[in-house]
Order: sequence, then structure tokens, then C-alpha cells
Amino acid sequence: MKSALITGINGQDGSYLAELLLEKGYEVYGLMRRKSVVDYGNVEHIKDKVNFIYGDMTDLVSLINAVKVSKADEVYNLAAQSFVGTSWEQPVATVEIDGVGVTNLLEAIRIVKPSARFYQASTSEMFGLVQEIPQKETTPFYPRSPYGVAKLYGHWITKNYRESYDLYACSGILFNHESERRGKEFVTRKITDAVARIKHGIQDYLELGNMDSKRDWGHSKDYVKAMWLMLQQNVADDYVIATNETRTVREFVETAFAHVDIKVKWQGSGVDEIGINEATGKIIVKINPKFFRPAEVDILIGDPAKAESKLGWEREISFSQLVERMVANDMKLVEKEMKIDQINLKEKEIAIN
Ligand code: NAP
Ligand code: G4F
Repeated sequence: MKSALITGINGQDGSYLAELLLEKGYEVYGLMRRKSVVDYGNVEHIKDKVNFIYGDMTDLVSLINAVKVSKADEVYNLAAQSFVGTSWEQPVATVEIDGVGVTNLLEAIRIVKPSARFYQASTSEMFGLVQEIPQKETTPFYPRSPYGVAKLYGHWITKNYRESYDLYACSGILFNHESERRGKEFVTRKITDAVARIKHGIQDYLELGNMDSKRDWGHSKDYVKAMWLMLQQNVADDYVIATNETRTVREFVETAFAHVDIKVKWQGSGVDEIGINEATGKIIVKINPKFFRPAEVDILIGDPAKAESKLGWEREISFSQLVERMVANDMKLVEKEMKIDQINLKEKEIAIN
């Protein structure tokens, strides 16, 4: 039985990867940060099948321990301060986790088990101010956020350890991938959650920043398969994982509302742009400048040709299916929340009477 260590196991990708590796018969170990209230996040449903190890990417000792305890054949480094917006508010923490943290983990592997295969979660955010369209493995990098800069360090240190110490170390340059498990601060989940609340009449409108920025959006479940494939090759290499399609945030908004039969009509421009429910005339989308970033990545579109030909990777979930799944999931969650609120209200009324 192979053993795998996943950092960031309770995040979006960590949870899908853990499910995939368990299906394949791996012994799965997950590195998790200690919290004041125990919270398994996205792996609550499989917590009895995973071996958890407490640790932190900024603590080398804890990583040495994790590699020792897990005796991992494969190490997937998915842990990160992954929200681009926060990286301007916490630039130092971001580089310590997303940059130096990668060196810590590579050192732990080099010291304890150099035969372990290593996956680094690199990102299309490293392309930033894009130098080529579409972006591929050879496209020059130009990061536009402290997050992008920190991840670029993680990317290069992975390559450097591969070349310096002959470690089997790969970077997957993954473009945006979302899911029903995506954090609600990311634009896609923020939109699908708001769509469900607006449809159910418990939220009036959705506030967004730059709706013109374009992203190449896939589903996390498809992308974790690529991570696994990268560690099953004869030679370690880096790969772009993307859909080769790009859409604006505005198009995502329109598609999400369309899944609950609401047609959005746009009026105005810039910060005065609004989205109106065509059927009711109500404003359902507004711009709030606080969601604009100090520097923006205007367009991302990746070319996954190398991964398709060398790894045999292909995505299965289309853009429309991705949005449909996210909206359907949030509709269910909001309905559940409303039912609980009703029960609580009834119980309060009974107690008062
Ligand atoms: P996510 O949901 O935010 O998960 C990040 C995970 O990292 C969480 O489990 C978090 O744990 C953990 N973590 C944060 N700081 C840590 C620390 N100091 N020590 C140990 N663990 C720590 O992110 P995701 O979407 O699954 O992404 C997975 C990886 O892929 C990240 O490295 C991200 O930067 C990268 N990536 C993501 C995308 C995308 O579109 N999703 C694209 C390209 C690359 P807590 O619960 O304790 O916070
Ligand atoms: O959903 P986002 O926050 O994702 P972003 O910045 O593209 O980063 C994600 O993808 C990267 C891969 O390229 C990952 F490495 C990273 O970890 C993360 O998973 O924002 C997407 C776009 C941006 O252009 C942002 O300015 O949406 C725009 N946007 C417009 N209004 C908004 C909002 N983003 C957020 N989060 N919230 C808004 O209200």
C-alpha cells in the first residue's frame, strides 16, 4: 500500500485529492493546523479514513515529523495562504507560508525521505501581467500580487531542489479551479452563494469589484487527477493545467443567475454599473470599489496541451456544469439554513408563550 502526505488536506483541493487517493488504495496522511475549535473543514465526511498530523508550513520541525510519521511515498503540497486579496494585507505571512514553507517541506523530504515524490501547487497567478496568450509552461512569469510573487519562489525552489538534489519534484501550474467546496471569499462561490440567497429572497443584491477580469475556470475534482498523474511519470516535470477557455466575472454572474431562471440586464459602466433582474426591475448586482485590487491580473487562459499529450489528462466537467453544480449546492445549503432558522424561531415563540 502506498502512503501519501497531503498538506492543506482540509482545503478545497486537499479534500478532493484525499478522496481520489483513498479510492486508489493509498494510506492517506493529512497535515492540519491546530485550531482552538477542532474543525476538519472539507474532509469532515472522510475524517475516519485519514491520519491527521498537526503541523504548520512555517515550522520545519513539524514537517520533518510529518514526513517521518507518514513514511510518505508521495507528498502533495497544497497548503497555502491562497486568497490573492489577503496577500496585500498579510504579505509577510503569505511569503512565509507559500514561499519559505515550500523550502521547509523540501528540506524535510531531503533529510528524512529523499525518495519521496513531491508535488508543488503552483499557479497561473504567476503569469500575472500576461506576456503571451494563451499561457503555457514556457511563458515568462510576471506576478502581480504578493501571493503570485511568493508562489513564484515556491515554483523555482521546487525546480532548484529537483536539479540540485535529484528529487522527483514537480510543479503543477494550475489555472483557477472551483467547486461546491470553494471558500466563499473567492468570486465564484461568492456569486453562487449570493444567487441562492437572492433567489430565496434573503439577500437583496451582490456586491463585486472588477467584473471585466477574465479567468480560465475548471472544476477541482478534474484538477486533482492531474496532480496524481504528475507523480506517476518516469521523469519529474512541470505542467500547465487549464481548460483553454476564458470568461469574464460578468459572464460567470450571468450564467449563475440563469441557472435559477433570472436574466440579468446590465446598465451603466465602471463603478456605476448595475445588474437588474429583467423580470422584476430590482437591482441585484452593484459595484463596490473596496473589492478592487491594488494590481489586477486581467486575463488568464491556459494551454494544457503538454498535460493532455504527456499525462493523458483531460477535464470532464464543463464550465456550464461547474456553475450549475455550485448553484445547485448553494440553493440546497440556503434552503437548509432557512429551515433551521424557522425551527429556531418556532422554538423561541413556544418558549415565550
Ligand atoms: P484552500 O481551500 O484555501 O486550502 C488551503 C489549505 O492550506 C487549507 O487547508 C489551509 O488550512 C492550509 N494552510 C494555510 N496555511 C497553512 C499553514 N501555515 N500551515 C499548514 N496549512 C496551511 O486552497 P485550494 O483552493 O484548495 O488550493 C490548494 C493549493 O493550490 C493552494 O496552495 C493554492 O494556492 C493552490 N492553487 C489553487 C488554485 C485554485 O484555483 N483553487 C489555482 C492554483 C493554485 P486552514 O483550514 O487551517 O486555513
Ligand atoms: O476568485 P478570485 O479571488 O481568484 P483569483 O484572484 O484568480 O485567485 C484564485 O486563482 C488563482 C489561480 O490563478 C489561485 F492561485 C489562487 O489561490 C485563487 O484560487 O478572483 C478572481 C477575479 C479577480 O480578478 C478579482 O479581482 O475576480 C475578481 N473579482 C471581482 N469582484 C472579485 C470580486 N474577486 C473576489 N474574490 N471578490 C469580489 O468581490
